[in-house]
Amino acid sequence: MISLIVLWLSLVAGTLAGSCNFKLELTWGKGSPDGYERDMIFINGQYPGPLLEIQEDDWVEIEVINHLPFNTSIHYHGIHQTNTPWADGVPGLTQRPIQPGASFKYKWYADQYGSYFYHAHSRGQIDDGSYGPMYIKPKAGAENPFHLIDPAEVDLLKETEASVAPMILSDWRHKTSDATWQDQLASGIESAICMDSLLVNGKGAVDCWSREDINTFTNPAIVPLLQANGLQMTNKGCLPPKMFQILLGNSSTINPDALSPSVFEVCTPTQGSREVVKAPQDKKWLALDIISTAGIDTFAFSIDEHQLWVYAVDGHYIEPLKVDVLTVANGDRYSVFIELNKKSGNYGIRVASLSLAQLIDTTAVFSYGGDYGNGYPPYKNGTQGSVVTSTPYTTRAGAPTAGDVIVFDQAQMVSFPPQYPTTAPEIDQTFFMHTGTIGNSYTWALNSTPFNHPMIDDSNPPLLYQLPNANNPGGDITIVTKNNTWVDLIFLVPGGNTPPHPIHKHSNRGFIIGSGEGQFNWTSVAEAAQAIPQNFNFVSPPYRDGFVTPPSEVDPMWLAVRYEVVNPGAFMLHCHIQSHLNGGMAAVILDGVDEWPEVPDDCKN
Ligand SMILES: *[C@@H]1O[C@H](CO)[C@@H](O)[C@H](O)[C@H]1NC(C)=O
Ligand SMILES: *[C@@H]1O[C@H](CO)[C@@H](O)[C@H](O)[C@H]1NC(C)=O
Ligand SMILES: *[C@@H]1O[C@H](CO)[C@@H](O)[C@H](O)[C@H]1NC(C)=O
Ligand SMILES: *[C@@H]1O[C@H](CO)[C@@H](O)[C@H](O)[C@H]1NC(C)=O
Ligand SMILES: *[C@@H]1O[C@H](CO)[C@@H](O)[C@H](O)[C@H]1NC(C)=O
Ligand SMILES: [Cu+2]
Repeated sequence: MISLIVLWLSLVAGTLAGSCNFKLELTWGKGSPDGYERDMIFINGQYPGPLLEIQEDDWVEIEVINHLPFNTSIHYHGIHQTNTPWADGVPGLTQRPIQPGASFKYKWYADQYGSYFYHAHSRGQIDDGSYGPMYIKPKAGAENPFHLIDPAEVDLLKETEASVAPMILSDWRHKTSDATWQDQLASGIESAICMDSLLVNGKGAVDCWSREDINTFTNPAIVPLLQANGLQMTNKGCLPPKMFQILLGNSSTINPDALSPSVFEVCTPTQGSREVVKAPQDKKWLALDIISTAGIDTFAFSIDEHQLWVYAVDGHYIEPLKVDVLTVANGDRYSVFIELNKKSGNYGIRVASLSLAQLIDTTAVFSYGGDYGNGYPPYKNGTQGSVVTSTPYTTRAGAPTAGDVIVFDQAQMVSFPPQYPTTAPEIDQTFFMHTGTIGNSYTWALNSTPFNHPMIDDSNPPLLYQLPNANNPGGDITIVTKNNTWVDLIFLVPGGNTPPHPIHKHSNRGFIIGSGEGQFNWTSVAEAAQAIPQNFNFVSPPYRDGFVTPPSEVDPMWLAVRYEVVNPGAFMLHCHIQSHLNGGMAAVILDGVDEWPEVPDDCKN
């Protein structure tokens, strides 16, 4: 039966739908995106990888060729993989790793439109540059929300959307992901938190802040603790490694001396390169897909003196919201229109980390209506922000510069057309996910037990290739569901100095139906919603493939996500902070075990 469906799908693919083919060749070589040369991953010889332009309703075929000296795989972030769970690109779950010299063909159906990206899903390879943008053009006649911006501009906005350009925001380290992991093992310290630069479309520089700026912008929440211990943020703007000892105990497993001074302390400026976005002179609007491929940081993003009309989030239309600043977490996508209504000139594109653990920012240039020339001065240490004279919406630390600056508020977002979860009060299954560190600062768990990467990533055969009861990781980290059911995931955040976790769900999206402070004292959402209805939204909840858990200062926190099981397969649920994922913050969802798919032979490796 199942292979008949697959056969039928491929017939449909051949006859009705279009198809598009891509080849991605992964290589390991020297590159210097921020002016410092290191070994990194290139895709088709470039970094970031090429834009994949796809048409909704197309079959997409992507051949990935691994010329890297290690195993890899490529995941299509936000793609549902309806009826093709074997093309999700997660080693151990949906395929065997692609070994050096080997290739793998991914084939999936684009039953969605909007902004996505592809990236490596092996170890920390995303931090070595293995990613690139994808854009799926909506099918002809698709309903859009542009009349809510201005009924007179709908055609123009549609035309603008058709030429949307990706803007990839990244954080960047001079050490390879493997060297950083080794540093963490040797020191017992999560050194991944200290980055060297932020990049816009793969360009940037190491810009060492002055001591005055570092002290001015150090987050007030950590100043007392730093002062009490006679410490300050380092010259790289990072939490001093000694802080880990103070926060986590003084055991001999923590050894800051195992880290070279360049990891946390010494900042060496580079000249780097600067991204310049040239807005068309004869156009009224510009569209950008803001995509975060960050390993660690959440960014405050803004363009000086230009408001952003957010019209899609994670590839799905919303009722447009006009904002000055976006908060962009790891894996997020925001599609925005910018009205080109200012006088010609150069404006700052500001990207600032909101992480408590590091002060770091970058400024790219938004330029239009004028003389682009070749006159953009290269970065000079400490002066990159002043390459433009426009007025920023945020400080170097990403905070709004004034009370009337509008920051995108996820609670305000409403899907277009409306999307809402089941109205049935009782849900088929509820899973409680106990998040947190286990034992040290870099071992993380999504639900009590750290995900064992060496074991599961190399599951042979992969989980999807076998019956779901035959060989699953079990215990706390496996969620087992039946098809055509509704599931609640309640993420529990322990109290005290907990960072936000951008949790990413593979396959279909979920609804963020509630959040709150304090213990989650109930056995189900229905029970909680009776006690604290103000904490829930079942009518127009945010509909996303990423769910950021609320950070905790003192009290525990929680976040409730609801999704419908519609696509049987083995999918990952994980924190998209690369070092948390590496540290074990992941779980396996075995969706629809009663309708388990049979993987076609030519889709296996
Ligand atoms: C690479 O993948 C192969 C095939 O799954 C596996 O046997 C091997 O252990 C992997 N190598 C590493 C270093 O993970
Ligand atoms: C570690 O030692 C420092 C003093 O050297 C102390 O202030 C701190 O509280 C200790 N941390 C823990 C968790 O015991
Ligand atoms: C320039 O870089 C040095 C480190 O090489 C740093 O100490 C200094 O504060 C920087 N200057 C400014 C103005 O940021
Ligand atoms: C949950 O129960 C604990 C212990 O009884 C109590 O302290 C806390 O206030 C309760 N939390 C909420 C949100 O009601
Ligand atoms: C799983 O359930 C969804 C929703 O009811 C349905 O559309 C889909 O066809 C089902 N899949 C299988 C393999 O039965
Ligand atoms: Cu996390």
